[in-house]
Amino acid sequence: MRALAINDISCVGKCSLTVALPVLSACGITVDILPTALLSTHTGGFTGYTFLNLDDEMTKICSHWETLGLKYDVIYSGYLGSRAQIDFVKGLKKRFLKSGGKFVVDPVLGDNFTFYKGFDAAFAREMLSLCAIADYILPNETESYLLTGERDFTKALAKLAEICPHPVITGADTPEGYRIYYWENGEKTMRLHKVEGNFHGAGDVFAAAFAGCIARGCSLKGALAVSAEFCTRAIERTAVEVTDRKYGINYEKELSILTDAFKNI
Ligand code: PXL
Repeated sequence: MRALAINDISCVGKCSLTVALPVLSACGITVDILPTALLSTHTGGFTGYTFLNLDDEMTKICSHWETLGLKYDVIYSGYLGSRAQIDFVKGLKKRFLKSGGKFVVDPVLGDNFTFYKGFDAAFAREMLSLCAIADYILPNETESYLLTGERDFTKALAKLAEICPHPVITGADTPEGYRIYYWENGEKTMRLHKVEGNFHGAGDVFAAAFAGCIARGCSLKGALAVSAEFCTRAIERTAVEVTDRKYGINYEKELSILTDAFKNI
């Protein structure tokens, strides 16, 4: 089982590839990486960070990989640094996804109903066109709004379902607590326990675990159950252990949830 994770390297502030590598590995999958940018820290909450866009390097890396005949069971994409990069990633499905393989897109755009630094409406439109070729998309509540213009989760989910077979809205803040909204066979369901507060990087931990579960052959419901449990435990641990939330969530001691889930298959 082999997955390709396309995401940035934020050297500090656990998210993106520094999270995808251990989480997908804990699912028992070989994970190759395609870095989209190199940053000293992520952009959410730090100031003065460095940013190196890797557009040119991505092109060269992928040309080399073609000579190796690499093909993936799952391609999972996250933070992309430019509109040109989104366009490039669209082409990777054809070049590197096995026939019958799954394409999981986390359309990283923003949080707290605002864009992350450097992103705008044109970027969101380009991201929507990437979502349209995915098997699964994992927008958070802000991203579902930025992609559809709908704040109502049910309406946003319905719009997303018109372009992608399995949209999943994560971290939806509802009067009953944080929920995941998804749609399977016309049925809209919610899960995830309430945990107070906004945790940076939780979406990336969830997305990596979800992509790992899909790679291991889980159904949508099965993948959501395992990844929601893993993410919830990590968030609960972080709520107790960490004061500065921009450094990410403490998922490391919960990785056994993933190794245990897949130890006999
Ligand atoms: O966690 C999403 C994310 C990924 N990569 C970078 C980010 C963010 C959110 O702030 O800045 C570089």
